[in-house]
This record gives sequence, structure tokens and C-alpha cells, in this order.
Amino acid sequence: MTTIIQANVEKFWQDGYLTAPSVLSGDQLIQMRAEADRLLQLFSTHPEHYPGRIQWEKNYLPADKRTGMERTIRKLEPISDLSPIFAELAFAESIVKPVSAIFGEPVEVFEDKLNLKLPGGSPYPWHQDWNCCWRAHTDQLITCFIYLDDADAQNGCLQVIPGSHQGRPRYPFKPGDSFEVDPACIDPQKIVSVPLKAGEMIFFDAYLLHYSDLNYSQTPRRAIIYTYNPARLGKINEDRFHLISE
Ligand SMILES: O=C(O)CCC(=O)C(=O)O
Repeated sequence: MTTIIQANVEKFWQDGYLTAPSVLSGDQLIQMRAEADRLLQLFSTHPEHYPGRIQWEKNYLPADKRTGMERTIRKLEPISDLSPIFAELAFAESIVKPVSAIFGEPVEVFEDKLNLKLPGGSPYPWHQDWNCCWRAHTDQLITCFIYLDDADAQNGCLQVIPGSHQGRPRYPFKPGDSFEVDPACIDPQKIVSVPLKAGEMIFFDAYLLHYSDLNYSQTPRRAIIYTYNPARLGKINEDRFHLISE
């Protein structure tokens, strides 16, 4: 058992990511999907009560081709203070144990969010989480995506470039952008698509290059996403509960 964990830890540091078989039971999956629906309903009904927590889909199509996606919620963050179920799930052994094994110590929650990627939901361009979003914090961060729906190339599963985290590189941004990595840095030959079933998990390093495509399907591709830091650093991102309006 220890050897299996050790082999996984080595693979994580080599590739920058790992996948895990389902971390949710069938009953939990039903419960988590219902909870995602409840939150979506809550935020959709009174968005004004949740300033700064809602990211809407963008108007990336010309005005005459818009499909109304700009009235669709893309992401909810944070959620754990509004959802005891998702707050508890963040500490489930099946999720926390492999992450702790990688750090070699107990972990604390850094960030939590619900990415919806409903039918027509937009892509996330190639980026590195630490470089685009978390530079004010430690880079000792591991993110876990737990899918609530089967995720594949059609509905926008995560794609990664294995090993792109090695040496903690900071890839240059696309000119004029502070999120997307310069497309010149992305070697299409190295891209690995990571389709997973509902309940399965992918977890990855803060420097790993990752991307997800448009949801071309008629089904949602929801994921609950937790990021962890070593617990000895404390609760270093409590401010996320006081986000200001975007
Ligand atoms: O939800 C997705 O498909 C991608 C999200 C992502 O890459 C992120 O939150 O850093």
C-alpha cells in the first residue's frame, strides 16, 4: 500500500497531475448534483445577494450570433460557507488523503468553487493557476477537480501538458492578456486530454498548463474544485469570503 502511494506521489511530481477513481459513492453523487442545482437556483434567483461570487458566461460571439449565454452562470466562488455539504466534502478522506500524501503533511483548504460549464459553456484558455491568479500567495498549492458529470472532449474535460510544471516555470502571457499563456508556448503534440467519469478526480500542480474547451454537447460538465495548501501555512485565503464585485 505504501509503495502504491509512493509511486503515485512520484508520478504526480513527474507529470504534474494524477487522476483518481471515483471519490464519491452513487448516493453522494446524487446528493452533490442536487446541491449544485440548489446553489445555481439560489444564485440565479438573487444574484444581487452574492456580489463578487458569480462569474457569468462571456459575450464572446458577435452581437448577431449571441445565444443568450451571457445570462448563464459560468462559475460560483466561493461556495463552502453557503453549502455545508460542499464544505464537508472538502475534507473527505478520499480527496484529502492523496493530496496530503503528495505534500507529505496535512492540508488546509485554500479555495473552493463550482465550475458549471453548462451546454454552450465557454472554454478556459491555456493557463497556469499560480501565475494567472494566485501570485500573492504560496505556490504550494494542489487543485482537485471532482466531476459531477461524465467529462469528455465533447463537453469540455480538462486537457493538460504533462511535465509543464517542472522547474516552476512562468510561461509568458499572450500579448495584452494576464490570464492566458502565449499560444506559442503550447506544443499541440504534448497535449493530453483527460476524460473522466462523474465522481472521478484529477488533481494537479499550480504551475501545470491546463485548458478546457467549449461545451459542445447538450449536457452539463459540472465540477466541484478544491485547492489545498499545507496546513502548517494556515488558512491563508480567508479573504475569498469577502470578494468584491467583479
Ligand atoms: O472548469 C474548467 O473547465 C477549467 C477551470 C480552470 O482551469 C480553473 O479554474 O483554473
